[in-house]
Amino acid sequence: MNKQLSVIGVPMDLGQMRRGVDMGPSAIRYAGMVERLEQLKYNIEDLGDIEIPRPKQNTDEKEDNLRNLNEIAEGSRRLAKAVDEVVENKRFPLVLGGDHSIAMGTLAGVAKHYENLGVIWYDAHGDLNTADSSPSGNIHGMPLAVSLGIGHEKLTSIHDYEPKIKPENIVIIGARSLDEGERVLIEEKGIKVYTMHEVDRMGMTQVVEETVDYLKDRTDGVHLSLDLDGLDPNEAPGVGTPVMGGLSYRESHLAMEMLHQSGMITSAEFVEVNPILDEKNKTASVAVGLMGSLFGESLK
Ligand code: B3U
Ligand code: MN
Ligand code: MN
Repeated sequence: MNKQLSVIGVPMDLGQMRRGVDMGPSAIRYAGMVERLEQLKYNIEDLGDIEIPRPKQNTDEKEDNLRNLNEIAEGSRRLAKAVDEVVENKRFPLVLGGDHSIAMGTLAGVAKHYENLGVIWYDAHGDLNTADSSPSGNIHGMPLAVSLGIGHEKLTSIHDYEPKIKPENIVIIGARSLDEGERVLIEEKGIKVYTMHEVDRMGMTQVVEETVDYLKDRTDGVHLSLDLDGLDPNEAPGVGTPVMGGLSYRESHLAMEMLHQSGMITSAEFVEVNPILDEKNKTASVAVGLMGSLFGESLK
């Protein structure tokens, strides 16, 4: 794994309705991220936070069922630029959210550097909605669709190219809340999904083994987009849209350890940590623990 890490915080809360997720990057830093990774002998530069524009008026106002469209597009462009530079400098981008809408910017910055970027989407949700299919108008439920080039032009065109990724290079793990339009898209595009059903039947070991096998020949880099709501809300309570019956802390550590061993991860983001909804920074600490495993912590 690339030992040169660049951390970028994204205090974004405009992709959904719960306030507080903009404090996710500070909560993760406060939970000891840098110290934890320095112990693993990484060289870490913290680039600080991207500035996110504030909405001009009433946040309830939705443009075409896309709440805060312009501010999110602008924030994503700034993030894409910063991430692009990190990859250009041969460093590993580690992005801290912020709600999951930030993945549009992260992927825009990363995918430019790869012919076939793989994406592991660790999440209770598919984040494959469009303005038409979204039940909420919340853009954090759309970034995977947008990155496929499906959605509003102001979002799909971020960083001046599209699409960012291909459907056959995506693996979703932990899904248990998919809207009708998302299921149709998954079917239509042949996106590989391990729902909780498959995780329960096969076990996380087989899920990650298959994921690694599936991605290793077809991709030249793999981005991990980890939404903390992929975990069970008992173990990661500080998230805006908790869904019961999630991945355990132990399964998630195992997944991170196996991904480390695969050596295939070339960028990562940890999103949806909301310290206001959290219990004593538990969810941020879980995020830092999972980073530890992803970056190579082990007991032997
Ligand atoms: N699918 C729903 C709910 C949701 C998506 N992502 C999160 N929640 N975190 C939607 O609003 O698109
Ligand atoms: Mn998500
Ligand atoms: Mn989610």
